[in-house]
Amino acid sequence: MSIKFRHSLLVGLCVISSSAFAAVKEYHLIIDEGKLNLTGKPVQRITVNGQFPAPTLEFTEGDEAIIHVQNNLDHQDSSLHWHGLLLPGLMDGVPGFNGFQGIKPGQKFSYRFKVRQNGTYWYHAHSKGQEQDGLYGALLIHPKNRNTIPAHEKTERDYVVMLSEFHEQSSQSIQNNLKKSADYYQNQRETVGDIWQQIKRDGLKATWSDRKMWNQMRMLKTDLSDVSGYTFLVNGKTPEQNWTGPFQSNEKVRLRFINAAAMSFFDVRIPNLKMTVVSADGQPVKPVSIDEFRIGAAETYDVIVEPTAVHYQIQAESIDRSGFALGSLHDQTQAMPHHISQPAARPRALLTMQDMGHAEQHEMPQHMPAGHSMHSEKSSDDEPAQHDLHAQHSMPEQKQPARPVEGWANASTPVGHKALQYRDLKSLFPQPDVREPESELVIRLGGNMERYIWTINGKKYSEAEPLQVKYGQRIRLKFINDSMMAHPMHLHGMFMQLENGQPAGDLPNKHTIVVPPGKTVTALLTADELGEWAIHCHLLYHMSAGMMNKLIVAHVNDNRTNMTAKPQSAQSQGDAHAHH
Ligand SMILES: [Cu+2]
Repeated sequence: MSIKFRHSLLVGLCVISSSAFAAVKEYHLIIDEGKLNLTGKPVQRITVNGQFPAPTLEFTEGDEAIIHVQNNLDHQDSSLHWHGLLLPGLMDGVPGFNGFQGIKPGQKFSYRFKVRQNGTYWYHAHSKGQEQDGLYGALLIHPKNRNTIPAHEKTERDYVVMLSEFHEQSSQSIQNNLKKSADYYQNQRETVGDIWQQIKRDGLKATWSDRKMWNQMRMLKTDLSDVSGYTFLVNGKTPEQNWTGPFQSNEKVRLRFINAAAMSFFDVRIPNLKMTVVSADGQPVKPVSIDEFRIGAAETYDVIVEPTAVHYQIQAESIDRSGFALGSLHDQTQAMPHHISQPAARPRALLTMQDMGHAEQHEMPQHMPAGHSMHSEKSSDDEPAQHDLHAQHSMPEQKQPARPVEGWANASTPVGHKALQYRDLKSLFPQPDVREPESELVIRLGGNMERYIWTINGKKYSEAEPLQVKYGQRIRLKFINDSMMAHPMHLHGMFMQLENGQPAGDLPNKHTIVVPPGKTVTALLTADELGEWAIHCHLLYHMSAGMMNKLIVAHVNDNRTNMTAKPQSAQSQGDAHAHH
């Protein structure tokens, strides 16, 4: 990789500490263009302080964060959004929200906010396709008092493992291509052989009705992703560049996985190494020991590992099986292996009637396997544990590795291995608000593939009325996915409590919730942050094609709405709602 850059200013950093005042932590970020060569073909991409990806920002809970952002792009407005952070609306960095107008070329904007949480987060552009073009980085917040770190989370090493993608085409050309044809990048169409296999297995009649239905829906059965041609990256490095985290034997290592990809979900594993999940979306959870997990765009998971062998490979396989983001953990006292092994791809999944939301209907074809759902639905108690299902289905795959498997959630997890499920997540600390919701907000996810439009409640963002919630209200967000793609739904400014079958006090906080194809997922929300908050699919081209809305949290008196999340009083607002 070679990055040439016009500016080589390093991250400016200034820390003033005193017992009476919070520490001020200040960063200077310059957004610019630079040459990037990851695949042998140099391209112009976005850099921050000359770096791709953008530098990791670190804060301590309680800090006053001041981040000066200079936009040196030639003709484009820019912006930075601090993903998962609780902060005043204006500082959230979404153009068109809370009076924020983006950062014009040649201009500067200074973000200021009190850091009210800790954990693994990230930041990225919220302007056009700039996130895909390189404008993203990790954002870590350390606990105020390191003595409060639970014993099981104490580690000798601490690494960010940021997954992302590189495309030789710019975000603008990708978007244009999708507009021309939603299946522009579909190079994993089923083959005649796949259909023949299905006929042999299910009989001609079942195959015919299955396919007829799919044709009527005008969707491709292998729609696991709508953009292909990506090279997947770990911390900005290609598989060949092999990002490596050194360790010494008997050390505990924290890995902060961040899915900063614009369009990709990954199945993540480190063969021969158990992972203990300790945090989801930056928020601590009760430890869960697993072999692998699926991570949606914009989600984060912190895991702790205890490597004892010399070398391990971190494998993050895209769910369309088009490739891997690869990295390594390596005992620093031993020589590195000379070549990087390329893992075999797992079978790709074919969507089923279940993924289309037809599971409840009794005319479901006989051959459809029951109960495929990696991520939680409303009631999870009535179905067997997912990894058992995986186990059943992965048996024949070992003989015929090329044969596709059925069901979006089917990760082909090997027999006896445990894949993380949403229902496994329990908040480490009791939820402060366990009220029943007063009302329900339905968020229907849909799309029109002929025009590549993605919608919420039937409307694209430019046509939608904002959603309104009364300040202080407890509501249920009901995400109903009427489409055949999974959508990682992200709410700005507040954490949602994912209803995953756990008791109210144990529900995990999430800023991004994966809603699988054809499924309904619900979350509770205490609307305790005034302002205009973006709620959108975090697949970049779904968001830009309309799958976004504004959720307004306002005081409501006598039918009059008062949503004064005054940008000027940003600080006092932040303080006023810090405790709940
Ligand atoms: Cu989406």
